[in-house]
Amino acid sequence: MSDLANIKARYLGKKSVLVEQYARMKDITPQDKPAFGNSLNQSKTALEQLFSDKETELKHKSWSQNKDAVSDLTLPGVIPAQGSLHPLTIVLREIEDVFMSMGFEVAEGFDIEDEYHNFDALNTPSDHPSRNLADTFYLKDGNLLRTQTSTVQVRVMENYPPPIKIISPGRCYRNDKADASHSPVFHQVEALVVDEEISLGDLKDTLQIFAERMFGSKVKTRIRPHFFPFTEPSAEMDMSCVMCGGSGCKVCKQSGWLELGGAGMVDPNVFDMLKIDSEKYSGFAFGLGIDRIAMMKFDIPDLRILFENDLRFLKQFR
Ligand code: 2NL
Repeated sequence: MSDLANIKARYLGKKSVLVEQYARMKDITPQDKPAFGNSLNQSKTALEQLFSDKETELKHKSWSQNKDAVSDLTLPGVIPAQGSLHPLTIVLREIEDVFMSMGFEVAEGFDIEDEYHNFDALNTPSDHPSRNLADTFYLKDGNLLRTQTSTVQVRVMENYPPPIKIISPGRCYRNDKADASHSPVFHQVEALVVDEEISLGDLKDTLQIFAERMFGSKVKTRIRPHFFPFTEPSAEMDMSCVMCGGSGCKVCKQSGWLELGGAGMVDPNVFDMLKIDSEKYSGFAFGLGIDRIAMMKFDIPDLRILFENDLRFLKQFR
């Protein structure tokens, strides 16, 4: 350390080359003065930086080589690399908070399922195209990777009597080629409410409150007729475009609306299969894409970015 102090004195001290050069200022012609002064100042700053870096380095070195010594508490600390939450985790927690605020409980199940819980119990005919090898990943033992989290809701209905009010978030799998809006692995949250006198109005209210708490009080929602084997009637759910507020823009392809997912009233055949009295009980269900919601919330242009774990992307979400 004293060696370093001596060297520093030679370059930056009272009798240093640098001070000598500063003394020459008075002999420099007025037009050369600014350039000369600037280059001296730059040299001085650079030298000071070099010495201060070296001082820090040597202090750290002497401390780490001498573990018994009391650490120098005046040293600048080493800042540890900080982790961050994945945007899907952030959005999922928000979704769970919104549904819990409406009295829903969160139910989880298995990624590997059987055909009964993924298709049969959901009134999906044995020749339905979604059962095809081209659409669903089957394992050698005949099980499959769930294509939707309805499987969890089927298991809840098997094991608990109504009233039921749950959401089931989780990973789903479909044999799709990855592109900007498709991925063989994706995330879904389904909602299920079963009780006496549950109506389509309850579905619409739940959808509207969810959208408002998630995207702000100005958002509008609507449902359009559709078809699913497990709901009757079935619908697709839209919300007014978060970018333009409904007036039409590139994001909503001038329509003013963005698709949120599918929904409907639980088909009585599903209740019958699960031994729930379909005369006494009714229910609604819907499914939302978590990845799509994250893309809308964080303005992410390509779904694949969510699965690549590129730190340059993940670091943004502090
Ligand atoms: C979509 C469509 C949907 C359901 C999921 C459901 C679950 C049970 C019974 C009846 Cl146990 N229905 N879930 C209903 C309609 C649509 O998801 O587009 N998801 C992203």
